[in-house]
Amino acid sequence: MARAKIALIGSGQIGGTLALLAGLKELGDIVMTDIIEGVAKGKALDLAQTAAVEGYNAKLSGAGPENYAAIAGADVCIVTAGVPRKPGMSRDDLLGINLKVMEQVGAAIKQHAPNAFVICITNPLDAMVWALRKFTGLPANKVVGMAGVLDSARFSCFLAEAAGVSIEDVRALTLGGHGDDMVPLVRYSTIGGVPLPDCVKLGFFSQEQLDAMIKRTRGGGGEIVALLGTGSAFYAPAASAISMAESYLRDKKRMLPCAAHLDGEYGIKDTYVGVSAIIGAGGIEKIVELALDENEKAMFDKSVASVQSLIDACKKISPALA
Ligand code: A3D
Repeated sequence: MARAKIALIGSGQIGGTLALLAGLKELGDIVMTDIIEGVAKGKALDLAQTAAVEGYNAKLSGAGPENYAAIAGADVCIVTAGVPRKPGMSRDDLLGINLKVMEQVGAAIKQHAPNAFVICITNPLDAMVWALRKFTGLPANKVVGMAGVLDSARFSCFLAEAAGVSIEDVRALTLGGHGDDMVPLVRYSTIGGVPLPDCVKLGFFSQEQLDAMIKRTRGGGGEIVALLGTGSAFYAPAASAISMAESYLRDKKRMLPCAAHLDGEYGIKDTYVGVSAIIGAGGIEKIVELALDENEKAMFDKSVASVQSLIDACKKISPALA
């Protein structure tokens, strides 16, 4: 059977890490593209040489945006093209510039890789994946956004540290939009199978500490932006997207929180927002609608409203989306 082809559209900080992880996991051959051709070609060459040391079998090549044809026939496209935020910026400040990038990238995917499973990472995530899907014209089950795996990973990291428990045994779940009003779900997050409210009762950490970890998760991206001084997080975002690509390519049917297209789930239509979904060879094979209590539903609805206002802004900027 031929090797899978993975197209990375955007070869910056996340794109380079995606290529390294995809190579190490031998997910397939990798084509890197970027508006700065030398960046894609240079990183691809560097990573092709890394294969000699690490011993992974993957062909790596790079191309510029005038040669988007290089993504032809890709099984998976991972989109990071655009700009990241700088300290003091919100993800929403990126909307105007990144929407134009989504239009260009969407047209390229539509023309060259219409059968791909597309994972969008570009911010503001939920609105960008919604627009990208429109620009590609692909079925909704083949276009997904990465955010929930990352937000949940951040929450897991803080929980493991506070509880003094191996991160292997922490399973956190964060739904909603990828903004400061995302929804970490304590009832659906567990340590060694124990839901977080019971972990508080067991004395793993106090309610105040748990509340502080929820707040830190919501601001998790901004914390790293402020520390880095330039650019935003890239290792964990790349690892998160690779877990989604792997579930698709290996038909693992992992149930992961992702920005998926809602068509009536949670009473919401034609919006992308973070929900639990099963990813297998069929793309987004199922959206799992969780029973949210009143408080969780109110937080989720607030987050959805934020996403919706960004989608409305996209429609105003780009008449093709209206
Ligand atoms: P960066 O290192 O700047 O890489 C982006 C790359 O995109 C650059 O190399 C650009 O040259 C390239 N690019 C710009 N326009 C085009 C185009 N039209 N075609 C091809 N390439 C293009 O940024 P990064 O890798 O750190 O982040 C990429 C995106 O991911 C940003 O929008 C971030 O805000 C976003 N991000 C999202 C998350 C989520 O959890 C959703 C987390 C972290 C970053």
